[in-house]
Amino acid sequence: MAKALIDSAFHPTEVIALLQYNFNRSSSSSILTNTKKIASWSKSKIRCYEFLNMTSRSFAAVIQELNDELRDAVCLFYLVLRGLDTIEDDMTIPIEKKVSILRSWEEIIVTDGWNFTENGPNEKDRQLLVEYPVVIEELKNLNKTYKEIIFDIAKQMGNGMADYATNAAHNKFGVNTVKDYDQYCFYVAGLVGLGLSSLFSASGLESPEVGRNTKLSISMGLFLQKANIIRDYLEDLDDNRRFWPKEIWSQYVNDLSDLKDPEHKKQAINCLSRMCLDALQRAPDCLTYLSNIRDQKIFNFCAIPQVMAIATLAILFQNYQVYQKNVKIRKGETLKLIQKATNILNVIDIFRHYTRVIITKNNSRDPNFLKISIACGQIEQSCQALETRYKSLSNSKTLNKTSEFNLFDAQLFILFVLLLLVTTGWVLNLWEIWEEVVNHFSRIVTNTSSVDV
Ligand code: D61
Ligand code: MG
Repeated sequence: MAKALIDSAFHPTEVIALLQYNFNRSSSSSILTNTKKIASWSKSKIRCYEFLNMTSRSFAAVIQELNDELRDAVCLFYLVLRGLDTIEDDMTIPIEKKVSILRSWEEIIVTDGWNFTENGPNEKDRQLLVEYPVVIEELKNLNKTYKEIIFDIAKQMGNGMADYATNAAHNKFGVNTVKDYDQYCFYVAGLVGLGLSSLFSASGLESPEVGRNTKLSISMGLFLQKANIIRDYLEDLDDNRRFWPKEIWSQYVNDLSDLKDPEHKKQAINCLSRMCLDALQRAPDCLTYLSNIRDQKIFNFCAIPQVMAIATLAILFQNYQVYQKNVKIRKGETLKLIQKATNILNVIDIFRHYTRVIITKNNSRDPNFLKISIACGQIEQSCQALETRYKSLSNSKTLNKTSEFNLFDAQLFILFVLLLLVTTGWVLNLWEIWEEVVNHFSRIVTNTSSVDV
């Protein structure tokens, strides 16, 4: 907490968000603290939610805020795919074994008692696979439609991951073309977007249109995954994972690892711009997708990861530190974004804000300067169009604003300065009055003493 407060020292609204968060801490983000609710739950269901909280920093809280029925489906969907990813990510599993598991994931998740104890000791989510029977057990309780959606996505993702794991060139040099990069991201994240949209529509909480518009759902996943891949350059390289496509980095350096070499600093920054440009092109689709969401809880669930992704891209852009350490957004900034991302107008505001941060950082000597300007212009255009549409649609309805009293950092700062002026003025004034009083009495004293004489 102290570190987060210091980090946000120059951002008063973040300080407020941090203090509010700590004040309300007792109302934990985990559903497991709601003892009344979980009183009737089976041991395996409780264990599933424990695993959700253990394996996801970013999605656990938002998933648990969903409506009961959808929440269980999305939680299990997450655990099914996290299990699969724990097989994919582990470089200690022999390739034949890995591929056979990935390709049969659809059968595995309906095999009572199946578990896996052969993950390397450092695999962060290995315990999930050790106790995987709890997930398999709970899947049985979902309704048929949800199950079919989850199984279908699991099958496609498992096969997609297996294709990449067996691709010799991919293993040696990493992702090759931009098309391969898009396809890999489709398998690991675009498919999640497709599955989630189908679940939303199947629940009846969203229109069938949300599930039908596949391009928008895929972009939702790609935008998140690409922001992560850019941010995790160093970490992935250390683990010998290469997701930045060769088609891009080869325009700047001879090997992906050269980017972190200070000797190639200028090239590294330019390459980073090119990667950010590629991710930014998905942003307009994400805004359109979010503008189609009707249910408040689904909206928060979808919007929070997206605003974090645009904030991440803004902090990564033109930032050489990407090649030296793990660059992250401040905790206070995260909390502020979570509080604000509750309706489309606020989300548009957030996207506009970070797009402007990117425009300000854009460098005219960068080879991608023009393309980045255009991409940012397109985001601003989407913001404008969606805002106009939304406002004219709901001009009679009352808008669901988080808080009418929403001060920005700049306004708060001015208020703070004014307050400071008033207090100093007051103190100085007091001082003058005090001096007057002292003078007055000393005069009286001098007068009386002179009379005495
Ligand atoms: C709306 C709301 C959330 C969305 C969405 C739309 C569209 C897509 C996504 C979430 C998925 C975005 C994934 C971005 C984070 N990347 C990873 O976790 C990588 O693994 C990908 C394969 C497993 C996907 C698991 C997943 C993630 C989020 C979900 C979900 C399933 C199900 C429901 C809700 C959210 C990354 O993992 C690193 C790690 O081990 O943590 C990797 O290996 O590349
Ligand atoms: Mg993975």
